[in-house]
Amino acid sequence: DSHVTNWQKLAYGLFIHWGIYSKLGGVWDNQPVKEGYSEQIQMWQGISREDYLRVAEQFSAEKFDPKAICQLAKDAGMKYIVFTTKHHDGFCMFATKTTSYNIVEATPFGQDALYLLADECQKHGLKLGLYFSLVDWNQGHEFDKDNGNSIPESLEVIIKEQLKELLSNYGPIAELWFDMGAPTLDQSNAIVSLVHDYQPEAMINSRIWNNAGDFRTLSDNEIPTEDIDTVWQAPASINHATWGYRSWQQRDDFSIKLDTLIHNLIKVRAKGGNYLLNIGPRGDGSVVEYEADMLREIGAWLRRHPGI
Ligand code: JFZ
Repeated sequence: DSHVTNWQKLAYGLFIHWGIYSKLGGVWDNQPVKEGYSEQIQMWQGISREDYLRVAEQFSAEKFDPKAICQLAKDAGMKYIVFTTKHHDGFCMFATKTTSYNIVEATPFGQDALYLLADECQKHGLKLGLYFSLVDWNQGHEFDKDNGNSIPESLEVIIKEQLKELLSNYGPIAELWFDMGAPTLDQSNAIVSLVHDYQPEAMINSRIWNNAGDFRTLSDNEIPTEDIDTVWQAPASINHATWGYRSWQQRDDFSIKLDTLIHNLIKVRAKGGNYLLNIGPRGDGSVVEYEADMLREIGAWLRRHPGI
């Protein structure tokens, strides 16, 4: 299938974890939260919906610059961007009619971040993918640390409505990056056919479960040593203990990390995989300099080694 080959040719892309949690930056009650990923801080700290909404009220994202982010992705040699439209917190980073718990209605920023990013991606010739959590703490899903939650029918209805919006309002979508949750076989199949009805060429990752996806997502930061007999992608983070922004993050030595990431990219490409490397911008939308510099250095290396 040519759309599968086209997706494989995307080769290397930018994963972005950005949401209300970014504003907290891994800190609650003036304390660094050491357990769990910082994008999951609401669960790890048992933060109420009300308190979380108060954080949303401070989300003015005054430094969010989708044009600069797209330029950064291009400088890094990347061909696509995957954005967290809705993480486990259930907060929608796009305009939705399904809930007021969204960036347009519940933050002072008041704009559709996904739309702004999608628009810039098109201008820059970058493809767009959507991260979408099947766990939704805003829709009564319990704060289960293993995220083994089955999907109640009420949530299934909302997921489908949100997917229709996401697949109708933002142009062509190269991939759907589902995450967590425990759909039944029927639910996996229903979601896959909905996605393909709206966008036949959108590639769906294996975290839709039940072998219903179009490509396999490896474990986070897994670099395979054996050949993989299917279409696949390796998601990776620059900081190993979090995807979302963490203000107190200890950064590894820059050149050692750069060396590791370039090696991993080569290993993934050599085995035919797609490498998806994450950044976690701050709550104000700015990209952490260490991460931006890392991406630019990878891009500079790639330009010195054409053909990778
Ligand atoms: C999930 C999320 O829970 C996390 O917050 C982040 O968005 C990450 C990209 O995806 O975490 C996972 C999911 C699966 C594995 C590891 C972390 N896995 O299969 O190894």
